[in-house]
Amino acid sequence: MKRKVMLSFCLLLLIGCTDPLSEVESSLLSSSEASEEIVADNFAITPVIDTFDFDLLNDLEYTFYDDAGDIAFLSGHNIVASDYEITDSYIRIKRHYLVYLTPGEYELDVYSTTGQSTLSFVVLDKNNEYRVINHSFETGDLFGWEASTIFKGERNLLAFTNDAVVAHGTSAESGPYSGNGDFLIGPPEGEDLATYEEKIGMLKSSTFTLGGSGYITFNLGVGRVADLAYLSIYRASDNFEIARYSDRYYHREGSSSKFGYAPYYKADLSAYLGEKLYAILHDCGGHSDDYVTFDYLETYHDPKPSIDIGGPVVNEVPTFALSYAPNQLPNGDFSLGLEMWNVSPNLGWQDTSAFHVEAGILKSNANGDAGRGLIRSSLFTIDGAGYVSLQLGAAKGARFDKDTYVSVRLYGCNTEIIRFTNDRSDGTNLVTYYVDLTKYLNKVAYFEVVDNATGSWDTIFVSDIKTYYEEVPDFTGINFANNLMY
Ligand SMILES: [Ca+2]
Ligand SMILES: [Ca+2]
Ligand SMILES: [Ca+2]
Repeated sequence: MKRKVMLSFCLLLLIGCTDPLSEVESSLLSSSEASEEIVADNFAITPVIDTFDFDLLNDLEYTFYDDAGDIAFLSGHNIVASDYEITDSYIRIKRHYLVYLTPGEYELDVYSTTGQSTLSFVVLDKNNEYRVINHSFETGDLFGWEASTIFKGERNLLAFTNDAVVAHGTSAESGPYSGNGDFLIGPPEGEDLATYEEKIGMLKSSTFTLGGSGYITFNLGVGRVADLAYLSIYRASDNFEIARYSDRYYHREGSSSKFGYAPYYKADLSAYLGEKLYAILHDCGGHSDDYVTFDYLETYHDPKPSIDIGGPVVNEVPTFALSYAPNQLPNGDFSLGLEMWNVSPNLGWQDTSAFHVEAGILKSNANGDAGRGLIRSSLFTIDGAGYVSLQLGAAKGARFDKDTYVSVRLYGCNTEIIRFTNDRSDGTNLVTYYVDLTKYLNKVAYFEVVDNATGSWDTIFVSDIKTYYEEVPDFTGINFANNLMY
């Protein structure tokens, strides 16, 4: 009987959802394969845990007796060897396989040296497909999330590791880093806070379908500079960044978020109901309070949530006044001052007056080396030979390659495709850098110039940006811009 059920399930998958069930079953029963003799279970499999809960993210476990002989493998529902573990006393089916199953009842075939048996289990319906895996980090690690480095592939500079999943209230110098449940993202216990603040990285969630009310909620704390610490939501079909949120609560007078508290925010994404989305948490800053506390990304609410502790969110996705993207960046030589350029108005940069133009050179030192800020160009299309060039000066402070840099990002997804810095500085002259963007021909992009440091020489000069070369320009390795993003 169990074989029959399995067969009809497989056939259903093959035929697709347009055929009515009754037709499938009757055709199945009359088929020669279905009339084949049904093999009875040769040995017993006893469930210990046979219910999978998307909130608990538990493994399943089964025991068996001597009559099972040596169990060789499981089969069915696309299970592969790495999805389960067989010892001489138990079978364990791992959560990384179970999280992707649609809620319902399942059976797997079990093959051993003494014959065949089946095991069954249930995947509970917790709106699994509408939610991200391990949304509250209650496994105590980054299970279901994907961390990546930003800076020169240096894993020891990666902010998001299993060590950064911390218990509430234990890791803060002046916490608690409250979130929801027992664990959240925050500075690892025992690690010097300044060391952790210097780390950067990205943390990507699993993909979910936006359902229910179309509202999402999350706890997000610290993240002093909005442009360097934020949660982004992307549309999976084209990786378009649809929303970007920072912890605005941090900037309130006497805010507890300065000590790690992660306020609860809600955001209305109902315009994207039914679409597949994913989230990425970003930490791009390396100084005081340039880190995040983060927890409880709940993407399914029905009805819409009423709680909103951190105050209203603001969508801080970069916007551009003109969608026009010529192949030569307008005002790339700064002959029109800051025309066509946009200083970020987002919170955490002290003010927006750090950038000015002096003799055709963009400089971040209108307020001296202490000034910090981010300025964004208008759009350009990567065209011709696929090279761009510019001149860089200053930008040689103590941690210049993390603090004062130029990025090129793609419009829409806002992916940083290259980050480079003035690593060839001779201390006096502007240095020309040629940037290879040939992999991104015909894409629309923009520049970001960042100054996130306040010490001596922590200021960046940029001039003479050319974004169109008909032929590959003539230059030597000395002037080739090295990408810090890999
Ligand atoms: Ca949690
Ligand atoms: Ca950081
Ligand atoms: Ca500065």
